[in-house]
Amino acid sequence: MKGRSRGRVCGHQVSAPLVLVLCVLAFLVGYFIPEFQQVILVTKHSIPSFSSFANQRHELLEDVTVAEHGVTGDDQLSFIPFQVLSWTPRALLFPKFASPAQCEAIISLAKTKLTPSSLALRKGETATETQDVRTSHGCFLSSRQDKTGTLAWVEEKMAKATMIPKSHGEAFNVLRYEIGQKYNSHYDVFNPAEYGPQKSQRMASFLLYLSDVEEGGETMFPFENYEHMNENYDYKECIGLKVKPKQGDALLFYSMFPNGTFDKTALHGSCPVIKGEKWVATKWIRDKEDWS
Ligand SMILES: O=C(O)CCC(=O)C(=O)O
Repeated sequence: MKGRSRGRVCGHQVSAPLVLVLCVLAFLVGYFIPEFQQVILVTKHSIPSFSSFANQRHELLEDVTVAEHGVTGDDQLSFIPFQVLSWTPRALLFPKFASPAQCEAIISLAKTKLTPSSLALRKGETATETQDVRTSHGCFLSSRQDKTGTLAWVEEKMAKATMIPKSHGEAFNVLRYEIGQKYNSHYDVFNPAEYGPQKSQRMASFLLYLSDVEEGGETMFPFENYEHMNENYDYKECIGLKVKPKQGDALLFYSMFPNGTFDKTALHGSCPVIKGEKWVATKWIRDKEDWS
């Protein structure tokens, strides 16, 4: 054809501008292929998206190949960032463990089921005597009750993060604290001297914060680093290590040492909410599978 140069692509005659466009496209695709490969790898292993860790994840994946796994393992590469908040007690924070949408789904499931939170009583204690210790509302939810699958997803990820099988976990205790509501400092383990013989113990506690709190509502560890451990400590006092609730963050702490004895620094509680509302889902992890 006069005045127009033409070439051949895959046996078809094509004009010069089209060849140019195809070349530019080919260059762009070639240039971005490493990026595409990363995206494919990430989605293939269904790693939840942690936007703030995107660059780090990108670097980490560069040289990673999936290793051979055993019959009970899998080929998923999980990225669960964590920060050690304390060694006494052993406490970890998992930022952005769950998404805002997942947190909201758990709140809406719990909202209609709330009743005043109760306490396990020591020998000789009455509910009236202890009514000011824990003033939140809450409910117990098992993953079977959640048709959205969110609680099952949290349990699955939690089991991976702790390497403690799901069968050791109690049902989720979803709590709502309104202004002024709190939980005085307490232990999650049940000292048999105070509570009578126990079949198993709450060896660790996992808290998923379902909401931000404008002010107050921190989870506190007054004896962190063996501080304030004296008879003058008032169990209402909100001191020591304070963890600020942030929607989607998860806190894990151990109430027992690896040798099975109680860690006295694991005393903890919830500071009163000063502004806003606090929602949290607690899962107590037992030291025995058959815990009930
Ligand atoms: O709400 C919190 O931050 C602490 C909850 C707690 O201590 C518990 O459920 O045992």
